[in-house]
Amino acid sequence: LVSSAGPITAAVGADGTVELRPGAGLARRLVPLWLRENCPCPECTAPGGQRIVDVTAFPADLRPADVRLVADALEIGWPDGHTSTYPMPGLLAGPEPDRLPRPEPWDAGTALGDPFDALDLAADPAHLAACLEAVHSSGVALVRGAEPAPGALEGIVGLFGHVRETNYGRLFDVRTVIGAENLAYTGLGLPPHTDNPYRDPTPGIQLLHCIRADEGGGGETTLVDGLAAAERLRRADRPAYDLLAATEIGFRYRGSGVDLRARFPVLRLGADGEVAEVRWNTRSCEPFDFGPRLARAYYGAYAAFGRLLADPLLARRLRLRPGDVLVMDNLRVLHGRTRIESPGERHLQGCYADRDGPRSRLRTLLEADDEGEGPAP
Ligand code: OGA
Ligand code: NM2
Ligand code: ZN
Ligand code: ZN
Repeated sequence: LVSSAGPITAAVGADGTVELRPGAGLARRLVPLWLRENCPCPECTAPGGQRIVDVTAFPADLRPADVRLVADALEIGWPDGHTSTYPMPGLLAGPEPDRLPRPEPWDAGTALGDPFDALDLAADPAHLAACLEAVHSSGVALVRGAEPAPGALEGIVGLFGHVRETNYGRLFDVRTVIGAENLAYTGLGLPPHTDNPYRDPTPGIQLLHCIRADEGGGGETTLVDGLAAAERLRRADRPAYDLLAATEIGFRYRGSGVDLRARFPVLRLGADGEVAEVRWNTRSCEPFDFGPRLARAYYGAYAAFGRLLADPLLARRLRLRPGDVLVMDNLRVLHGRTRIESPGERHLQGCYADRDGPRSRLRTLLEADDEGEGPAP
């Protein structure tokens, strides 16, 4: 024991590790390099929190020269004369957890939240936060009351992110055209899919804005939670799930002036072992390049997942009306449409964005709410 202040004590081990013990609760052990790297003084950390020191410049066997607990801080003197002061009890608290809600898988039977209102999203930070919470926890939010006019989508996506411009444009028009270069621009029905899996990075967010949808024109929307489907596959057929997670397949799209190719597994797991990204697009994958043994197993796993995605028990169906905007996590929720019938006009505008935008916006909204003030302009 080298030092104590109030109920907190600090002890230094032979390798310089500092062990902090609160009066009650868990001890925290901090190695010297961690302490040196995270010195909060103005020489080491800029006011915004960005780090100025580079830990790789310190010797691996760095040890504090002197450790003491003062009234409300841990103080460390380093061999080079630098002093670090860490406010307590913050140092005991450990890493700041991310405040985003947990993803909640859903299926056809899950109650839908109310749609969000486009005008309220712009005017009321709490409404925007609720919408972004829905995008994060369920991977989809329906917004009503946008102007049913080309370009209005810019005002919605701008509330939480930046348009990812692609070869399809900043905004793209989904309507039936003669000589379509993409099946999306024909009247064909589209089974639930991920957009642009042939792009690296694949857009994490997609918005679809209904500008016109005449009665009887078909084109009903189907949404399927890829996370819920993956979870079912994991429980029903673990080897199939593992194979889809372990095997990269190629995705490709060739159109005017582009030849886009990317390789990803259908299920991409994060370091925590949970599904982080789902890519499903049977129209845009390349011929599988496996030998016969893997091919047989892979087709089995692929079809098992495909059957789950086609199960009506997992699908949510809705009819987009003019002024509706769907905000979707493109790497989680698959979207599709029934075939488009003529006569009758149907016109959607869409755009892509990235997952980081809505997540960042939601964190700032939650923080501003904590501080009891509106978000920064
Ligand atoms: C697409 C698409 C849905 C629709 O264009 O990729 O999924 O409702 N469109 O037309
Ligand atoms: N569009 C609508 O990813 C895809 O190829 C689906 C995308 C053409 C931008 C269609
Ligand atoms: Zn410092
Ligand atoms: Zn699509």
